[in-house]
Order: sequence, then structure tokens, then C-alpha cells
Amino acid sequence: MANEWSPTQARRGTAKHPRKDDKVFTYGTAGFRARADTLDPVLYRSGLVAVLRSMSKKAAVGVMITASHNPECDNGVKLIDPMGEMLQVSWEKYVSDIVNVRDDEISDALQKIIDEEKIDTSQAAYIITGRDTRPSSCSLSQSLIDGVVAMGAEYKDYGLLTTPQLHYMVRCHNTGGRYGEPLEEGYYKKLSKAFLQLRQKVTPEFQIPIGEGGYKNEIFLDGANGVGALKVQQLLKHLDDALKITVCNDGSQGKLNENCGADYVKLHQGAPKGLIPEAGAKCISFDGDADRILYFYKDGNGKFQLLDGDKIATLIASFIKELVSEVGLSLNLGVVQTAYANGSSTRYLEDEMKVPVACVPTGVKHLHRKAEEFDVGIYFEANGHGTVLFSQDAEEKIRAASKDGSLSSEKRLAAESLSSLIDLTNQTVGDALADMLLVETILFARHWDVSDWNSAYTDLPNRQLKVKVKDRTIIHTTDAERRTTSPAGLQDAIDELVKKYTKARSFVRPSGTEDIVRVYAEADTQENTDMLAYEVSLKVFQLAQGIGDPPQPPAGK
Ligand code: 16G
Ligand code: ZN
Repeated sequence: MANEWSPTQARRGTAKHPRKDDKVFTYGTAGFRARADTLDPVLYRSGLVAVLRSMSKKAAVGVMITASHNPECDNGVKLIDPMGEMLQVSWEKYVSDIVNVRDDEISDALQKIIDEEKIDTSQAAYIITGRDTRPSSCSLSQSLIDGVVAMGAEYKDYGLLTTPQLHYMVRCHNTGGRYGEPLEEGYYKKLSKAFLQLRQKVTPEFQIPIGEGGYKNEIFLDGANGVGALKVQQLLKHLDDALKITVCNDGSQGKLNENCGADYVKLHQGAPKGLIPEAGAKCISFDGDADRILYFYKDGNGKFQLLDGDKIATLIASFIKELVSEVGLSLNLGVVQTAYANGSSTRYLEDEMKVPVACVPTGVKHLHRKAEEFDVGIYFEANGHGTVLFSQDAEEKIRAASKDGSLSSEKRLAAESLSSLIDLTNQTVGDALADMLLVETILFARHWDVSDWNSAYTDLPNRQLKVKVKDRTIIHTTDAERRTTSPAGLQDAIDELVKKYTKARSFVRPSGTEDIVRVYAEADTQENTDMLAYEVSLKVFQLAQGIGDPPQPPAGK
């Protein structure tokens, strides 16, 4: 039994972790993120709230210390709810409130949450924590633990983990081991077992299209100099040499995310530093905490080809759709995207694959929630974050079919494949390691090389730009961030600009992780896309009080 929380102790702890200035922190799309040297009190206080959350849910909750793809000097923290999902939105305000009150207001602020949520503070609390490889993560982890201990709670610190591994641990803890063993080894065992089983089952007999290129099991990984580079090597030990992975940017030299990692590759649409691909070689890139994955390669003409989250989603959706229809199950399968999804991917899914597509605002929590509305919900952000969610009903039907002796052996095999596929997907959050294993299985099953996969549809050229403005919160959006409602005149101006080009689309939104406004454009050619992105950026600069130098036209214009 844990000690009951003591307001005095929580307050006393602030002496060791004082707020240094009046900087206001907001629990944003992915928790708190800021320069690491400002975060000590934020971590301490996140520990206090995590304990209240755990008491209120009567279950273990997780706290991950990472700033994902941000530069190494930043760090961050996010809370993970009992089933491994992102913190319930209504609690985001509580965390922000606690983090922003004065030191002497802490006890009262905690009491307010206890009263509002009717929390029984004699309830035992348990916190599960992990961290990425940032140099600041160790001491921030201690600040968090100080907060947890001040509340009289118990904790388990897993040390270095990828973000999705920690989400997995939280779910395992709260499901009595039904989801998996709450150990790092347990995570590798679960994934590798499902991978090896699925690989055996997807024998060519029931594979429909066989590509020309031929599957290759060699992969070159850009590990972003982060935790994913370390963990993939642990995973490999369990894969019976099914994959050969050369790890570049493994953290032994370069800085985390510096000129590398999935975010860099997506934005620059080019190879990261430290990984110069040979033509045709299959390359992948993780982000700093390994919850994103992108594929890329250099084609025969030396052109960089990116297979982003949209391409991954279409590949997975088509594979699952085939298996589901092979079994003869009636399951409602859908794909969830954001405004950043390439227009070609949406058209391909809807028009060619006849798969329903939903569009939601940026941020994993929005995608995850929407995907839960389907029997099989495949969600991916274009930036490479995504996974597949199976409803309980879908899972039960699949498991039952896999054991149904009255089905033909083809149908049963397809059901067994789906059953292994469920175990191969991280049902809590996007997971670069699990996604890699799933993509590799599908390519293997289809005898596909990356170029076979890439030929499904051609991405429209696209460009993302950033604009610095005085106050990005004046930009309001609607329609899953595809349109702006303020400042006045901005949407009309964007509409006019978009009309000038073919197959064009553009939107702007305030970033949830940086103090900037993001601009996205796509059109028929790269030249037109770059021009449209520039013109829209200029409008944002003019109508939303841009600061610094105005955006410059694309080179040569
Ligand atoms: C965070 C989100 C990611 C989103 C990105 C957008 C989570 C776990 N991560 O990294 O999904 O794509 O923010 O950043 O939700 P932005 O708001 O700066 O464009
Ligand atoms: Zn990440």
C-alpha cells in the first residue's frame, strides 16, 4: 500500500525543483517540449500529476521523457494513459495548470484536481517511466521520480526505451500480461514471434500480385543517432537472420536528429547525412524516439524516392483488405489521414482501393481516436507515424476464424495470418520497429522491391515551409485544419492562389510543437508547388503579422 499523498511533501519538493521564471508551458500535441535546461520543474510537477492520474484511473500510467525529432538541446515529457494511449484530453489542462502555478500554490492546485476528479488519495499509484538518449534525459528522469516519490507513489524506471516500447509496457502492466510481458525482452519476443509466424504463413500461394523486382531483406537504417538505433539491434537478435540491417547514424558520433532522422528526411526530401544510398538499396529512417518510420531509395536515374506514411498506410491497407476478404469476414476497414496526406494517396485509397478515408487534425491522439471507430483502422501521418487498430470484435472474429476447422485451409491460413498480424502491430501508438516488421512482411509476401511498392501511385510534388509570426494563435483552422477561419481574408487569399495552379492544394496551420506557422502546398509540378508554397507563405506573413525577413521566392524566381 502506498503512502497517502502529503501536500507538505509535494510543496517541499519544489525547493529542489523551483520554477525559475514566469515561462508558461502548454501541454501540446505531444506533451511539453522546450529547451532541456528549462524543464526541471516541469518534470517534477509532471510526476505529481501522473500520480493523481494513476490514482484516479486505479491503474499504472506512463511518463516518457523525449522530445522526439526536436534538436538534441530540447527535451520533453508526455503522460501515457493505462491502455497505452495518449493522456485523456481533459487532463491536459490539469498538467498545464500544475506546471504553471507558483511554487507556493502547488498544494492548493493539486487539491483542486483531487476535488474536481473526486480522487481517492489513499489509492495506490504506480508510474512507469522511460527516456530517450538525450544527454539531459537522465537528470530530468530524476526530477520526475522526485515528484512521484513526493506523492508517496511507487514507480518502475525502464531507463532507455523507444516511446512505443514504453506505451507497450504500460498496456502490459494494466492487462495482467495478456497484451505481452512488461519487459523489454517481452516486447522483442512478442514482435519477433508474430513476425516469424506471419512470414511463414504468407506463402506465395495466396499472394495475388507478384512483383518483378524481387524482395530483398537488406535494409540500411538511419537511426537518427537515437534510441531506435540501439533497440533495433536488440530486436535483430530475435529475428533468425530474416533481416539484414546496417545501422547508420547509430549515435556513436553524430548528434541526435542533426541532419538525419525521419523528420529531416521528410522535410528535405533527401537522404540524411551518414547514409548515401546506392541505387535501389532499401533505406529506412527512424525519428529520435522511434515512433516514426519512412522508407526511401535512390532510383536508377539517381532520383531520391520517398515512401512516406501515406505509402505505408496504402501498402498495409491493401494487404489487410485482401486477407480479410480471403477469410470472408465482413469488417469495416478504413484509413485515417491528416491534411498533410498527399492528394494522390487519398485518391488512390478512395478511387482505386475503395477504402474509406477519414481526415483529422494533426497529432496522434486525433488519428488514434478516429481509427478506433473502424473494425480495422489504419492510421498514418505522412511523416511516418502510424499503426493499425483492431476493434475487440474484429480481433475476436479473426481469432475465432483462425481456429475454425470448418473453414477451408486457405481461409484458415488467411485468418491465422491476420491473427499474427494483430500481434505484430503495436496497438497503443505508431511504432517504427513494429511497422518495419510489418512492411517487410508484406514486401516479402508480394516478392516486392521498394520500386514495385512505389509504383502503386505517384505522389504529387509537395512543399512545406515555416513562417514566423508575432502570435501564431491568431491562426484558427477548421475542417481538419484544411481551412483557416482567421485572420480575416487569409483563406480567400489562399483559395485565389490555389486556383492559379493545376491539381493544387494548400493549407496553413499553427505548429503545435514550435513557435511558427506551417505552410503546406502541393501541385502538378515541383516548380508550381514551390511557387504556391512561397505565395501562401507571403500571405501569412502579410496577414498574420510576420516577423523577421519576409519569405523569399524559390531560387531563380
Ligand atoms: C507531434 C505529434 C505528431 C505531429 C507533430 C506535428 C504526437 C505523438 N506527435 O510530434 O503526431 O505530426 O507533432 O508537429 O502526437 P507540428 O504541430 O509542429 O506540425
Ligand atoms: Zn517521435
